[in-house]
Amino acid sequence: MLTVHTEKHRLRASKTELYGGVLVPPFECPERVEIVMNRIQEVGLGEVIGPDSFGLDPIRRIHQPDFLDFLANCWSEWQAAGFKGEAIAPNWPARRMVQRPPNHIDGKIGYYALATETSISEGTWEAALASAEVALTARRKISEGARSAFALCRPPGHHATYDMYGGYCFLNNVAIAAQAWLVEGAERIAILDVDFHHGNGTQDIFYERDDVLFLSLHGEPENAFPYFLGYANETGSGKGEGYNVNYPLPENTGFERWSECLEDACKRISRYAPDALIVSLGVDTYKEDPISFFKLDSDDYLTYGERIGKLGLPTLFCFEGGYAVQQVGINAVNVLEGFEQA
Ligand code: SS9
Ligand code: ZN
Repeated sequence: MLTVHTEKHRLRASKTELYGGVLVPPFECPERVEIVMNRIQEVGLGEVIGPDSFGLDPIRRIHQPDFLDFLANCWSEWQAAGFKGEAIAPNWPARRMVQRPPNHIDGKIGYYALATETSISEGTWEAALASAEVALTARRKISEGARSAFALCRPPGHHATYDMYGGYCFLNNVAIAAQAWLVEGAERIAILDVDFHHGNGTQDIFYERDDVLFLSLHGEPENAFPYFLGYANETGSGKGEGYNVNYPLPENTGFERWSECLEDACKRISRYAPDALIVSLGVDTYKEDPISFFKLDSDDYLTYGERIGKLGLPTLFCFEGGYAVQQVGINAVNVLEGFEQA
């Protein structure tokens, strides 16, 4: 399988994450991609290429222009305000307040944040753009005839919505790739999100549409980030009714229960008969993930990769989460190898 990768992911190297009231080194760190790359070389997965440039047009088809301006300028505005640390949102337009971005960056950052753990630092915007271009490049390779491709995206994307960042995500890579497919003439795209966390951003972006079927297996919102979306009764609205499918699962969910949900998701994908499948490939479902609570083992990734391969669809894998850093390479590449064995 072809991999798309760029060293530009290293530009996303924030030093702080707000975790349990303490500023800690971020779980979402550059080493994650290095370890996946090492595993790709070790197993000889296939060719590795760099991303092409696409400009902002494909990104503007998903994200609001003022949000993109905010991301591009946040770090310089934060510094100009004289703040010493990385950019963290301290306040929000909460319930019954005015939903309008203020001028001062200290307020503006809260308007565009959906969570406060994620610090914005120098290079964040450049890395986020490169990550979206990695996804767009891998998608184009499939359009040109490849059966599948792996976009080694970093930073991840599935929590970012059209006007908000958070959960380590800034631009929604899978949404940008799905829209590019539709613009090119595809009629239906399915997005399967197997990251431990609910893909709230992707759900929100396509909630009222029937040309993108979104399915997500994740930790139940009662107990897991992003907490405020991802319930089973969120099934889409208007034209999109029936095209959003959530599988919230409790603490200690193991592969048996998880794979029953995957099976249901796969059947729904087959019935939808999409032109292509995009997989939000997070491996934070692993039993030793430090911020998650499912109990998948490394071999399970091979098994479910094979199930996804049996769908027989052109498939774009986009890397999302996975924070048991030493195991992210084995687990992510196991999915890709399982897929190829199908
Ligand atoms: C852990 C809070 C984690 C953010 C998680 C983002 C995962 C992205 N107590 N908050 S895949
Ligand atoms: Zn995650």
